[in-house]
Amino acid sequence: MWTTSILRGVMSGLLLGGLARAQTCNTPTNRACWTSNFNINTDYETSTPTTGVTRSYTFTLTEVDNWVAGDGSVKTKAMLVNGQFPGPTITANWGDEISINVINNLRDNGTSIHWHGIRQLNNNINDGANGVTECPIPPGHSKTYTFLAQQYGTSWYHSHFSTQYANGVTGSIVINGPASLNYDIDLGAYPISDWYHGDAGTLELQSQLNGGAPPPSNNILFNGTNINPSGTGGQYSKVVLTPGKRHLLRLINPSVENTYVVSLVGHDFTVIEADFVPVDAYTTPSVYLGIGQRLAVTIDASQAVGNYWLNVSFSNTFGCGSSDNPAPAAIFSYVGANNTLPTNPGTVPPDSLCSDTTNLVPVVSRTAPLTAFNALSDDFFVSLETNATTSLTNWQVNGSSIKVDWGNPTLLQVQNGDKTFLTSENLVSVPQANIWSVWLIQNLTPIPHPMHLHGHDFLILGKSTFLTCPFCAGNAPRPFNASTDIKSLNLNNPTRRDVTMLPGFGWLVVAFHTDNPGAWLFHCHIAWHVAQGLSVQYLEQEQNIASSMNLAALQPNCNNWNAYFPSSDPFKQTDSGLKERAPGIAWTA
Ligand SMILES: *[C@@H]1O[C@H](CO)[C@@H](O)[C@H](O)[C@H]1NC(C)=O
Ligand SMILES: *[C@@H]1O[C@H](CO)[C@@H](O)[C@H](O)[C@H]1NC(C)=O
Ligand SMILES: *[C@@H]1O[C@H](CO)[C@@H](O)[C@H](O)[C@H]1NC(C)=O
Ligand SMILES: *[C@@H]1O[C@H](CO)[C@@H](O)[C@H](O)[C@H]1NC(C)=O
Ligand SMILES: *[C@@H]1O[C@H](CO)[C@@H](O)[C@H](O)[C@H]1NC(C)=O
Ligand SMILES: *[C@@H]1O[C@H](CO)[C@@H](O)[C@H](O)[C@H]1NC(C)=O
Ligand SMILES: *[C@@H]1O[C@H](CO)[C@@H](O)[C@H](O)[C@H]1NC(C)=O
Ligand SMILES: [Cu+2]
Repeated sequence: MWTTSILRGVMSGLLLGGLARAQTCNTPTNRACWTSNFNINTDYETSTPTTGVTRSYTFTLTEVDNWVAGDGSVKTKAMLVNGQFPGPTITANWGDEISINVINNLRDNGTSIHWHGIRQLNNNINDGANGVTECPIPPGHSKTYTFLAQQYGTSWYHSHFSTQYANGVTGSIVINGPASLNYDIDLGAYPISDWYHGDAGTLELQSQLNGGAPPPSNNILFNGTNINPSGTGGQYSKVVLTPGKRHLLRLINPSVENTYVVSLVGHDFTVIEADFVPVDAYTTPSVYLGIGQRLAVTIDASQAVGNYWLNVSFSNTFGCGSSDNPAPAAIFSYVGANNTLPTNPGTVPPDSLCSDTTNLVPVVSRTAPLTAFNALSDDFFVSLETNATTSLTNWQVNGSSIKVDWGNPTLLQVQNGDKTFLTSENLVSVPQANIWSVWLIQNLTPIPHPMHLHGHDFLILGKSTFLTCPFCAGNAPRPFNASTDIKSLNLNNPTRRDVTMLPGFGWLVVAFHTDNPGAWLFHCHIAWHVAQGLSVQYLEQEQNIASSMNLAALQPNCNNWNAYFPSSDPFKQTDSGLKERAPGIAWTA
């Protein structure tokens, strides 16, 4: 009897799993299941479905003067993917191959597209970080990126060529997979981006000449649209909710400088994924989104039929971003509601202080031992310097602003056996395979930074508190105390994601597993800051890079780039190269 019922269970599981996935798995009442062999508890770093499906896209980049955005405002110079902002959403299923042919039809700029958060296992050459993993694609040329959807969830892509993405080269990525909570309707990607009327390179130079102070954004666009804060033009983004249903909304912050607290009047959010990492359902009235971060949330349409504001609020903390639009909003509208503006203003959530949530519990657990960690040497310091001669301000890591060489990226150096890495490459060697590499980042400035690692998720082992008043008198750097603070670190399945906030005048400890050979950037995701040097690159398992990918594939595009670039004055590289400064100003570290 007992044996028979187990057997029957196994048999029906096999039959249904094999014959009728759509009916038994990933239904509104069974989102944890994906296929008979893959579900929410599968560790996608070790096990991924093989679908045999390739999702192909063609992205054509163009440069448009005086482009009219979704809020009716005019941007002096836009750079767009397929003529639209946001660019097309890449959609795939867990386990698919993704192939994108990028055609650079910009006038003078090179480009490289980074697929944010994508693991790129043994595939560092498709990471799209120019000067690190490839030469930029010159104008008039193209390149095809291919990678496996090894993870699932929500992400975005953007140019990594100087500050180019601030001119519009971004879009969303959705990889369908299981979920830690049932839902009825997937509303899809919902990017909330800051928007600037000026050209990115010009704005960045202004900030550099202004002690690093960034310009406020001119507006915040929800999925590419909003009303204009000047009171003319544009329209609110409108998202439709079906009464009685649970909706999945994939929030993304693909901004240049702004960070947000997002809330929906009369509704809670339940977070089920952070940066491609499924987490135990966590219900909260509002969520914080640092730059580069994503949170998939569910929303129950359980209130009276009507229209509700989705609000973004800013922190009063200097350095978390500011905008000419003080109260950006979108409308969430129930089916059957009148075509009128929401009436309930709701309550503004508490000031985030620029602090992201670190109590999200990953479904698939990881533990990082501290065995390989020496807090006195596995660390670096972030600082801000203004050059007395040029008056230009730059960010430094251990006293050095990164500057990459577009024509001789790190991977090409590896292929050529060139071991003379310049100080300005900010290269940190991590040769040992399959250890937990633990890093302490100490912030000597009061400005918080969204720190992003390529090619891995990191475990957030700990951080200092966020200052309530970073610029108040008496504040000073709060160094990590290697004997006391180390005891406060959480090693047992802490929040794991690919962007987290570094507190002002404080510290952050993260750990990543060294299982992916390559050159991986670890940088601040404020576009101005990475352009001004705030990055290192981990050279992971250098000895295994050449054998784990085809480095020869770098050459054709590098030949194209090097044939184009030296001959094309005045378009000199004027910044870190990872994100641009206006021409004619020399780089200084
Ligand atoms: C990139 O394009 C912008 C806008 O056209 C231009 O100002 C800048 O000089 C270009 N930079 C490079 C390095 O090509
Ligand atoms: C975002 O805009 C795109 C293009 O208009 C649309 O297809 C998509 O449904 C929108 N997403 C949401 C969540 O409203
Ligand atoms: C729609 O508007 C009408 C007229 O103002 C009002 O009577 C009705 O209650 C409204 N319905 C909803 C669902 O808001
Ligand atoms: C939400 O946005 C609307 C429209 O801008 C505004 O009237 C309202 O005060 C905002 N509410 C919150 C909580 O920010
Ligand atoms: C950065 O400088 C600190 C202090 O001198 C040192 O302990 C640390 O090892 C340096 N970091 C790197 C990655 O070299
Ligand atoms: C400041 O910039 C000048 C001109 O580029 C450069 O020669 C000098 O080394 C810089 N000073 C410092 C302290 O980096
Ligand atoms: C670390 O904290 C301990 C205990 O509070 C204190 O005795 C020690 O001086 C601190 N070390 C440093 C370097 O500040
Ligand atoms: Cu920063």
